[in-house]
Amino acid sequence: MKKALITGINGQTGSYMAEYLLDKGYEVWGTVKRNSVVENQTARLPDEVLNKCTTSDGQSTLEYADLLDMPSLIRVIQRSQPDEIYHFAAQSHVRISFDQPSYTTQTIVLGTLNLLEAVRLIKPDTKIVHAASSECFGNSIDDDGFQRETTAMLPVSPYGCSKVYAYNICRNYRRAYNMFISNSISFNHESARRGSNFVTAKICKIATQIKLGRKNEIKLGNLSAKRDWNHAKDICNAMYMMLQHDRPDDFVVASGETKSVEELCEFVFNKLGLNFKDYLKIDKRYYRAEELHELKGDATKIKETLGWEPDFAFEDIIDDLLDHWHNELTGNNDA
Ligand code: G4F
Repeated sequence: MKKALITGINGQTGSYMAEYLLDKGYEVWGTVKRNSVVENQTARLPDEVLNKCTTSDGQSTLEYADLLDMPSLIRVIQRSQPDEIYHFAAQSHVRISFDQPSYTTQTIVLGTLNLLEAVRLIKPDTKIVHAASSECFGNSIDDDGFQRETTAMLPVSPYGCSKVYAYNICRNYRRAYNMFISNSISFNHESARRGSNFVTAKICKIATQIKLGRKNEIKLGNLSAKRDWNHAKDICNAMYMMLQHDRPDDFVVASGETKSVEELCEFVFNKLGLNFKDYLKIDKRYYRAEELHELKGDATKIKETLGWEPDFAFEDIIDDLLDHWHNELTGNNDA
């Protein structure tokens, strides 16, 4: 039985990764960050997943650990002896990275370095895939309008700057110590489990509340920003494929389509039979100190090298989010 360790197993993508790997027969380990509300620590992990997070002799495979707490990382790697590590844990909100630049930098920069160093010292044959980000590119864009593996990285946020370091230290450890470390340069990825302070989930949640008569306005920031939206489950599949490849590498994972926040908003409200302009208020609070204007990824490399193809189109992603928020807000959790 293969063993996988997921840093940030209770995050949006980490939780889907756990399900994906359990379905493949893996023993799945995860790092859990301590929260004063204990239920919140595993809130994204359904009971059937939680019940399967055990060793063959029934010991829990969820471990308290923090990327900035080296002893905890050492302990979890020693206990789990992972064949593969899926590294998601981070402060992942771009606008909040301007409010908490030092914390964001520590978790992503030092956190990733700590993880790599612990693996190098304890179990250097572990294969690692790091959730790098399209935010690394900033406003750098190739002449044909796409970002790809060769596009210059010119980040425009503390989060993006930190992810560029993490991306590069992964490449450095790969070459310097001959370790199997790949970077998934993931473009935006969304789902029913997306936190509602990210724009897709925020719009789907509030549009549903408006439809149900519980709210009468939505406050948003930069409507003209364009993003390449994907489903988190398609990112999991891509990251799994990267670790089954015969060598480590870096891959853009993207749909190749871009839509503005305004187009997203219009699409969601139209689906609910509403006109977003009747409810919209622009609030400068949601702007970033420096904006990233447009992301559109070219996933040719991963498609041609690993045969990856997304299962979810933009419309499917929005359906997943709207179904979730409708059920959540109406208490229809059996649906
Ligand atoms: O949903 P967002 O907060 O995602 P953002 O900043 O693109 O970052 C996400 O994708 C990255 C990959 O490209 C990840 F690395 C990162 O961890 C995260 O998952 O914002 C999307 C766009 C932005 O341009 C933002 O300015 O929506 C715009 N926006 C407009 N109004 C808003 C709002 N974003 C948020 N969160 N809230 C608003 O009210």
